[in-house]
Amino acid sequence: MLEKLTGTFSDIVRRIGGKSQITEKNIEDAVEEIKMALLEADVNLRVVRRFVNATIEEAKGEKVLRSVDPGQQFVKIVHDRMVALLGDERQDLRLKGPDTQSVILFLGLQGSGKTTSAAKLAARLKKDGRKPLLAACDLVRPAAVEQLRVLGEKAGVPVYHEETKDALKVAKNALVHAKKNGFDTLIVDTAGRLQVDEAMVGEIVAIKKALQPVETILVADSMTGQNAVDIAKTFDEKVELSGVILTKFDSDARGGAALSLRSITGKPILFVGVGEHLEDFEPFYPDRLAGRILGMGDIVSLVEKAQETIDIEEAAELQKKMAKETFSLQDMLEQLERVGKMGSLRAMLEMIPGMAGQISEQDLDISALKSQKAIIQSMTKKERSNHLIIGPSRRKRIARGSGTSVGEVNKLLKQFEKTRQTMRKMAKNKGMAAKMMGMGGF
Ligand SMILES: Nc1nc2c(ncn2[C@@H]2O[C@H](COP(=O)(O)OP(=O)(O)OP(=O)(O)O)[C@@H](O)[C@H]2O)c(=O)[nH]1
Ligand SMILES: [Mg+2]
Repeated sequence: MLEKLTGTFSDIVRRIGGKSQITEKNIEDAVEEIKMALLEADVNLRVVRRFVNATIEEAKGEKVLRSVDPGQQFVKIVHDRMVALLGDERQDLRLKGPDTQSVILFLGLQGSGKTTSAAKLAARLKKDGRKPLLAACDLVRPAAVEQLRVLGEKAGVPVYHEETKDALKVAKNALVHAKKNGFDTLIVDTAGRLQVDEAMVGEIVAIKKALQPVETILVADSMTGQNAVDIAKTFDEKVELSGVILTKFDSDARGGAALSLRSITGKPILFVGVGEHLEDFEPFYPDRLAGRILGMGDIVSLVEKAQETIDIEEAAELQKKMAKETFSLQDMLEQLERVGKMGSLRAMLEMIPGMAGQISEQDLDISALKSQKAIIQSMTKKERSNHLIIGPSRRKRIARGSGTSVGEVNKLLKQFEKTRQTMRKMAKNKGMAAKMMGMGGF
């Protein structure tokens, strides 16, 4: 998602960030480039104008041009504007305490990802120690109840359902059931329609009135384009939303429309969906995404994600290795093995400072993962810890052992070298990254 935007921004940050002297013309040119990139990424025109005007106004002052490090000052302004565009502070779910039921109502157009996101959120809340119950209130699409039942089972969260066509009745009964059985959070999945229509709105309004949810969440597909903004506005007028979940953030659509949602509707983005699996779900942090877009990476999310799937000690170990440049083929093998568990590879890599916008499709050939693993597995311990000893005859043996070709072995070793180089660069750029992340005290 947002690769192109990230590419342009990282480029500007690299170019301007290091300059010890900049002119008004530099700023104008950079802002013009930013404007084009935002428009190209499909960010709403009004949002772009606001962003550009605010940035120019702030950046052209004496304070920036005459400061000791004007390049970095400028980058900080762009960063802060981006954070503001995305919604400033992270907004958490407003759940009530454990002894009162909190209801979360999901709504959105057909296929936007409501059912999947409901199950993802349920899994997440369960992990956090809550006791969620899912309510199957999509009684329009024939297979909807069954879909939620299957997902609920995967998440280890029970699903309340009934044989009826009356969604309001199921919603009310689900709440009674939740109260009786000590479920503290009720997540209600509802039916989607191709467009916002009276029947759908009527049903949602009735459910909302009966259940008094703490959150009324619009699930929006980030690939929808500018239309998404209008949809959100209409839903908000009719049902009053409290927040948004953006799905399919892993797609390579331009995605700017989704980023405009917050500015236009004023509703916070609560989570983003980054894949089809239950764990492909992340809390939305405006500052971290801004950092990612500006190519400054998002080590915090990366480490958190790693901690969810790897244990904490392993994650700390990996960080140390990255810093000390002792990352070996054995480490790479372990990484490859975890990739499946961690969800979208691209999403993960883009969190690494300096990697954003630099990853090509070729680097991400997921189907190649298996043969890459086989290649490393065919190496001896010694070879895994020191790749420099792997000469032509060893390469031949490894290719044979792994059922691949010498070409593929060469490619893997090259890729490994590239990864190490990026890590080395990262370690060098750490000063700048740390400064950007700790902003504020500038
Ligand atoms: N790649 C990706 N796919 C997603 C994501 N969220 C949902 N999907 C997929 O999108 C499709 C539709 O998701 P659903 O959860 O069924 O959407 P829905 O809004 O409940 O659809 P209806 O109930 O028919 O209105 C499914 O194939 C999901 O696997 C996401 O974040 N990333
Ligand atoms: Mg559904």
